[in-house]
Amino acid sequence: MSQSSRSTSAWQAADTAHFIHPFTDQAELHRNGVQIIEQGEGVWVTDSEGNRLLDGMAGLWCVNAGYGQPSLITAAHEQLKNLAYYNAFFHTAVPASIELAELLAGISPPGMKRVYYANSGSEGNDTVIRLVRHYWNLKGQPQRKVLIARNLGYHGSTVGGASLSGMPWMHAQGDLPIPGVVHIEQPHYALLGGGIGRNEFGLRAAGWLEDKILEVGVDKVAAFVAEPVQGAGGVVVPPETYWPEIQRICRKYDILLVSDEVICGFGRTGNWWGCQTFDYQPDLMTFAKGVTSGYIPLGGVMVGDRVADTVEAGGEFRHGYTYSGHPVACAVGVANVKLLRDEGIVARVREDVGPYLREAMGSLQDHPLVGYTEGVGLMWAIQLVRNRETMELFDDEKHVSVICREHARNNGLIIRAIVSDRMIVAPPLTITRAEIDHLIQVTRQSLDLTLQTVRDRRWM
Ligand code: PXG
Repeated sequence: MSQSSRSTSAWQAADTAHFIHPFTDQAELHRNGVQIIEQGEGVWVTDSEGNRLLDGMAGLWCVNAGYGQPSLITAAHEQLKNLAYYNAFFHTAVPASIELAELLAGISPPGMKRVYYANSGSEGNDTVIRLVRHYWNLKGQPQRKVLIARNLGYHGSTVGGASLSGMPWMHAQGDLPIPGVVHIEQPHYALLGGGIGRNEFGLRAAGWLEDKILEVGVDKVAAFVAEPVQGAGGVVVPPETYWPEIQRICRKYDILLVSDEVICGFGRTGNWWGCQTFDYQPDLMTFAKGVTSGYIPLGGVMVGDRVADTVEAGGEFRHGYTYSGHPVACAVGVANVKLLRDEGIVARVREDVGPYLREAMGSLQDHPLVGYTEGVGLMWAIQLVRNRETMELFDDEKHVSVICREHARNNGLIIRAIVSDRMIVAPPLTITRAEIDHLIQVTRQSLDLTLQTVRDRRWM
């Protein structure tokens, strides 16, 4: 049922007149008209035309608990009534921000018991840059300033976040990265494996970090920043051997290891954190998105003892946001973590719906357009290819994955199209097996329709 107080076309006209959208070609948007999403329940959203869509992207990788969870809504409502805002700057705090800090410590790896709050993943990663550099200053090694990140990593859109991100098309718009941020190649086996075994490739890809450390100078490197599994870069799952080797290299050269858990955190890979799934111990973890299931903005950094002890002993850390530890955001965070924990939602991803989706994704591998599928937990990529024997891709400007995405949307399913024709699926963690069946059925139908289009146009 549409709830709109205006018609779709009236919303579209106002949107065109006044709203500059994030990461959007405005001219293209205005030609097509914006789609108005009005309502959400479970894994489903409804648009202003009354179309019901299965949200296979959990909003933007964030609505882990699904839409309409009463406990999260009540928590926000109660906190707003009781105390809508108070700051944490002048030796004050609110109960919700303390309770969430305690809960986050409880679900984090050993030695990570303190949190620094921000409002988003980007702000979390800007905080990481400042924390890391401040840490090395306090350690008497102020020359250690360089952060190493990865090509096609995504770490946000602020000056710091976009600098850490390895997306050249972002760097081009604003003279980024800032000085002291460099990148290495991603552990993308299908693209860079070059015929060697997967595990051997994992070691080789980790070795690129060591090469870069030696190139920059061991005494100049401050930290390595990476997502457990690259999300926006296309759900690139590293070989098993990759992360333990990265850990070994960071320890060897005494470099801080930062795990950007903005997508992987809060159950997406089947554990609370991606670093638990891939078995490494970071010094810092950036989080956002799933901490509140996207109901309200919140992000931050889990700070391991090594950094926290030094920074706490170092006097005032001159950094903070008006909304660091915002009461309403933290109250929703508390309700969300309790829900994910008490309803066993994280364990369900690991033991039930994660393996079920893996199996279902495997069933798509016979499709003529599908090169392979790759993923973990409830984050998956379907690689579209022109030739399954050679894994040859379509020309980028043909936008074959966008065609597939549009077919899916027209048939009631939201999935993403990402660089190099990868279709992305990352639904709410509350999705049922029956809903996964539906998701896969519509995905296959969309692949069939895309195949027809591709053949009609003689692209294959
Ligand atoms: N780190 C990671 C790993 C992310 O995925 C951020 C940091 C930044 O978070 P904020 O809250 O500042 O957006 C993200 C965000 C996409 C897409 O195209 C992904 C994100 C944001 C926007 C688009 O998949 N991830």
